[in-house]
Amino acid sequence: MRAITLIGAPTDVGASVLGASMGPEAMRIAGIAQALRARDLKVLDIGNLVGPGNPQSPAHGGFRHLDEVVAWNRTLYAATLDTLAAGRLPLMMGGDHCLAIGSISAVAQHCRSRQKRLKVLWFDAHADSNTPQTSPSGNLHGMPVACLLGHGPSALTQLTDTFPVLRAAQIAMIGIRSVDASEKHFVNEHHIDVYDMRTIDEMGMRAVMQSVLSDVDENTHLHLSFDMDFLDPGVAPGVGTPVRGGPTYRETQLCMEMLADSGALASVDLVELNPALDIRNQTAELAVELLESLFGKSTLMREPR
Ligand code: B3U
Ligand code: MN
Ligand code: MN
Repeated sequence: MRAITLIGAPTDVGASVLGASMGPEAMRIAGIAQALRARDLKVLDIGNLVGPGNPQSPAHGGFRHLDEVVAWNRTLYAATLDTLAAGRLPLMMGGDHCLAIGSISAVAQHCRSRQKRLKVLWFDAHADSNTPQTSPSGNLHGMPVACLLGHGPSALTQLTDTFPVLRAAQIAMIGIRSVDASEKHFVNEHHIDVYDMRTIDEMGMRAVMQSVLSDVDENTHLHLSFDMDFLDPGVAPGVGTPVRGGPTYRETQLCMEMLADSGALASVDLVELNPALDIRNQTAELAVELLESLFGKSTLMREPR
């Protein structure tokens, strides 16, 4: 039986909009642990990590709350690495998306020591590729991809020994539809594999996912970094920075089912759920339903086509 550890990361220090810090509790209320146990997973919820509160201060040197974001990510790095070392799958319950810097730095370190090939799938409305020089907001939840590729403050780009943590070829972005001009430049310059909404519309989600997963083999560790604002806000209103025109409930379920079929999923971030903006916890409940599919729930018992 596969073992999974739920790690609560109640942080919103990387965002302007407050409330993502309540995300882990909302997922618990939506029954995350019970739902995963029903999938025949051994589930351990280790509770919430502890870190600094949100000082709500303005940007300094291009960042807001850098010290707080560093403190959270150091803690996340350690918790993720410990979980992987114990042979368990870490599921980070966010929290804003800045936490992916710590979690993915740990996953990369783990993969290096096991000689696994790491591939990161970034499901998001945003490219999260700003640097302190380009960020319009100074919010670090808009910078994790740049940090992981080595562009950012050293306290965040060097949480682990290897620099940069990721090469651009190791990341694919899906669902992107809100990109700042400077981010567009960054993404193109690094040749990041981006499946934006136009591509999804033109190719269809099934072909997109086939393409995303085409280089996955037995030696691949797939890390899913899933920002709830990937989904259309009509079905997922409980997020801090909603963007119209996102994937539907069905398209997103298909993504999860195809990820489950790949058999390579080995770590997950589920981020940017904002219960303060949600309607009767429906976005948290949707997150739990998506996780059920991600861990193998299917309508009919049949082999993948
Ligand atoms: N690109 C903008 C907006 C943003 C990025 N990620 C989120 N919002 N959630 C920024 O502030 O970097
Ligand atoms: Mn994001
Ligand atoms: Mn986003």
